[in-house]
Amino acid sequence: MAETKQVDAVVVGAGFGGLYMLYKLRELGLSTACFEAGDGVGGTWYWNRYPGARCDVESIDYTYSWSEELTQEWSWSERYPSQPEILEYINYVADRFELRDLITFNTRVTAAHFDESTGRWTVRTDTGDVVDAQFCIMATGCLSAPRKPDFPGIDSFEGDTYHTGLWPHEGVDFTGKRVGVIGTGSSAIQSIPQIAKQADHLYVFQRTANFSIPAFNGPVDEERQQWVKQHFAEHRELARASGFGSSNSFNLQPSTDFSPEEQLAIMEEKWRVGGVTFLGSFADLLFNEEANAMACQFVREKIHEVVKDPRTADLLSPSTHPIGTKRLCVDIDYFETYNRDNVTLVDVRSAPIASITPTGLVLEDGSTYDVDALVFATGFDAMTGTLLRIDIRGRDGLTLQEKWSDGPHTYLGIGVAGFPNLFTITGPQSPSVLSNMIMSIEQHVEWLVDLFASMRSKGQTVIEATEVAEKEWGEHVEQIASFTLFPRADSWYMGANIPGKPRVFMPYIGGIAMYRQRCDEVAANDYEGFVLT
Ligand code: NA7
Repeated sequence: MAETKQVDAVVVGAGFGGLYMLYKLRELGLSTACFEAGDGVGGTWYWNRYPGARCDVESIDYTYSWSEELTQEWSWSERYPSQPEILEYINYVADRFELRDLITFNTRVTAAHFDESTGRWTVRTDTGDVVDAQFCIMATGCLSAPRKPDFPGIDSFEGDTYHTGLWPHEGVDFTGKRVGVIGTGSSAIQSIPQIAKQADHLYVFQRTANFSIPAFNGPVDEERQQWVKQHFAEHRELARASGFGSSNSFNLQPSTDFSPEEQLAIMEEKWRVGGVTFLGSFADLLFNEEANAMACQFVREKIHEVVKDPRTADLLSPSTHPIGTKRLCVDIDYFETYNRDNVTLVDVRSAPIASITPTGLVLEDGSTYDVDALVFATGFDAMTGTLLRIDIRGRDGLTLQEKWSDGPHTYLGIGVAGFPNLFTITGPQSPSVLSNMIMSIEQHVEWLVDLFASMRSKGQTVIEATEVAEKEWGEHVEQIASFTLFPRADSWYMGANIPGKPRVFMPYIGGIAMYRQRCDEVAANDYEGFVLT
């Protein structure tokens, strides 16, 4: 029998969420245990080491804000931070604040069961640890359950296979190889230009053409970086007041306020800024079909300007969903890559992949593609996948799988009725993936730490969301989403990328400012919607 360790809080995951949580819990004087599946910190940025991996939020925004020293000590080199640099940053943070010793690496949490008689959680790991904790905090990330479609014959392939979200640490050399990339989401769009530079030939198997905006990446604007260091609080406040947590300016006027010429000029201007700022061309871009269609057409024309072969340009032009309703991609030379002689775009919407063979792929129309290596850029069981892979049981032995069988139910995306003292950092139904993740992580962590301090001061030990509050929050999340075009897309936001997953819009789209205000009100009203005992 493993010895049971008693702690105040168990933290699952040592990415950006887990690390900050550990820092704050230690500051509050709570004892902790933290388990991390990888052999290092970084979470998403630890696993996603594929070539070209980069954040689509600018580096000056994608950064912790809780330490003045850290803000002054760390400088970013590029406008959009690369995965290696983000990993370096998070490792720097782990060492600088002596957090590493608080983490048990190479250890995956397999189960968390709530004991009603004690009001505490028993957490188990795949290496046999057993921890008894008052609070169980899931800092497990939103895109951390990589997924490969179950193509017939998938295990028969005799070449090398990779998933972008589980990339080998030593890197991969594709020189002289015929490579197939399946998927054209963000991971594919970032890695394809890099793989194409190495491979002998690259086949891209595209089911859905995706919208992507050039990053116009480059060295960080040093003057701006210095300004941000000197005015960090002001910079952060600006970002907090924005919808998604970045300091880029979004147009607050709807498209209908402008003439066609002005509309074009605005889109051109936002396009030149680069990245997701394009979605800020008009305030109604994600709500109004016509505004969205105009932006779609603008981007399709840009694709045709870049891609020389008209048939390839047509195939690369998205037509299945409104722009922005699937995660908008931000690229470096993605469309340009299709002008290379060693790159072939294969349409697997009209002829889907039928099976994988020892030598490559067969499509339903009988065409075959022989490759030496296959890259699955096929995404994740997003937002709920990682949580549901853990055997989580709350009151009366209710499993989270049962509770969420028709989609996630939470209060504020942080608590779950029937699962007292369990918290999900950037959980489903919080802004999470529709925001600058680091900002949302900080908001959740700080809110939780205030809650724990309040509970301690009042002698309370157990907190649980009420069914009523949870139901109202779920309705609110759904209602706001229904005002937008988001539910129209077969996106991972909707669970549509996983066969059989309930079709529910999972993130909260009301914006981080409104969300923060709601969380603050809940706290100010004695944690209204929760029962504390
Ligand atoms: P995504 O965005 O989920 O992309 C997965 C891609 O894989 C997408 O193009 C899918 O096409 C494609 N896919 C999935 N299953 C199949 C099958 N069976 N056949 C052909 N193609 C398939 O994952 P990413 O890793 O790129 O990005 C995830 C997030 O990380 C991203 O949004 C950023 O927030 C960061 P589909 O569109 O479903 O037709």
